[in-house]
Amino acid sequence: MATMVNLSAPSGVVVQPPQLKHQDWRSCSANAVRLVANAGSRQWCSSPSSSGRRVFGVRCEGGQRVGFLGRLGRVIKEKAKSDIQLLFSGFSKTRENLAVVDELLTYWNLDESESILDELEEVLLVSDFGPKTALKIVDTIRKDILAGRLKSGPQIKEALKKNIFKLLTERVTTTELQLGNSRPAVLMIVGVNGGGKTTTLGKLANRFKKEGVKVLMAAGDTFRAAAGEQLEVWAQRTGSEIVMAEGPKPRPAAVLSQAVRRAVEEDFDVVLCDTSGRLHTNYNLMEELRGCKRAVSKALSSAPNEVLLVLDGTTGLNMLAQAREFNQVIGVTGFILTKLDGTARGGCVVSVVDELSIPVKFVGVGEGIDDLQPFDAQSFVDALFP
Ligand SMILES: Nc1nc2c(ncn2[C@@H]2O[C@H](COP(=O)(O)OP(=O)(O)OP(=O)(O)O)[C@@H](O)[C@H]2O)c(=O)[nH]1
Ligand SMILES: [Mg+2]
Repeated sequence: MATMVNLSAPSGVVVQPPQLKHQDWRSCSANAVRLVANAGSRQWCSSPSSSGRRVFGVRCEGGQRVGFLGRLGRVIKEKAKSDIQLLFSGFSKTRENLAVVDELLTYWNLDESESILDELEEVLLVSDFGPKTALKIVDTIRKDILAGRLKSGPQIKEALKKNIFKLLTERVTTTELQLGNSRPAVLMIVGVNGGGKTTTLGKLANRFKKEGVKVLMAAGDTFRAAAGEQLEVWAQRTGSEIVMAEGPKPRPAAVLSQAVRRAVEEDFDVVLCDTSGRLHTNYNLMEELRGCKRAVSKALSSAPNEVLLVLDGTTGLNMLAQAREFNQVIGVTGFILTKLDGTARGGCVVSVVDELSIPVKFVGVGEGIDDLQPFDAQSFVDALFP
């Protein structure tokens, strides 16, 4: 029997281990706690002892709780600021439009500030910032000019960048994945057709697997004939398990619920639920999605931990309508912006975050398995205004 150390007891007190039903010795990172096993309502973790022997039952409570899933969200979000060019290489069109801002501000003077601000608003509109957001940005700058806080072109450009950064960050909750405190964490990937849901799910699985996480995929796209096989390829590439649809007319809700139940029984860390692409304007399909979420919650009350809406970065302002509708129907917890390596339309992202106060959590920058990066608002703004 291994040694037990109860951290809530005086140091060194040795206690008996609970019956750990689902033990798992996966390593989540080199020095990190190596196991989280649910024993009743308590979370018991283990780590290697200094002698290299494994020590069971390091109890993680209150301030000392080492939340495996919480930490995982942070690890997954590590930043990639150095790679701005790769991250947002698709912003060339938006950047081209916004280059006019530099010209406008070079000739800025107080007497002409009204007409220049009008032109600035035009430029923002052309760059896919929605009307409300463009007006809001220009109004804030106007106030600062009138109050004498902005006195030169470069100051106005800096203020413009700061305002956009603020809109992307001020009212949103964290951009880290929120995976809860108990396993499995369940993530649903939703969105319109062809946005990149399945590819993103595969990339996410790859990120999780790199952290030593036990991943179960759920082939919830029962509509498109080849969707299951597509996901199966991603499961093989990433070494994940998968629950496939069965029978002649499988229901997506049943597939997802089966996957969540299996994940609980077999002690998976994360369930990634793929769903069919659907138009946000199609009532029946949106109701079906609501049913999927309900089924997942029924299988595990804490699920889903995240509902991630995939937005195709090249679609422009239509993404605002998509985001509104998906959020209203199932409650979106984060966005994943894909295809930022294509001809992405940067401005509308600001409008979506501004209007819905939901964070962008990741960006897709290619079709490859590693082409998923955590979203970083400062890099985003720097990419728009180099
Ligand atoms: N360039 C680029 N292509 C991407 C990116 N993400 C996905 N794709 C491509 O977009 C196409 C559609 O991707 P899928 O993952 O099948 O999209 P989906 O949303 O699952 O599609 P449906 O299930 O049919 O609704 C594929 O060719 C992907 O390789 C990205 O970040 N950049
Ligand atoms: Mg798909």
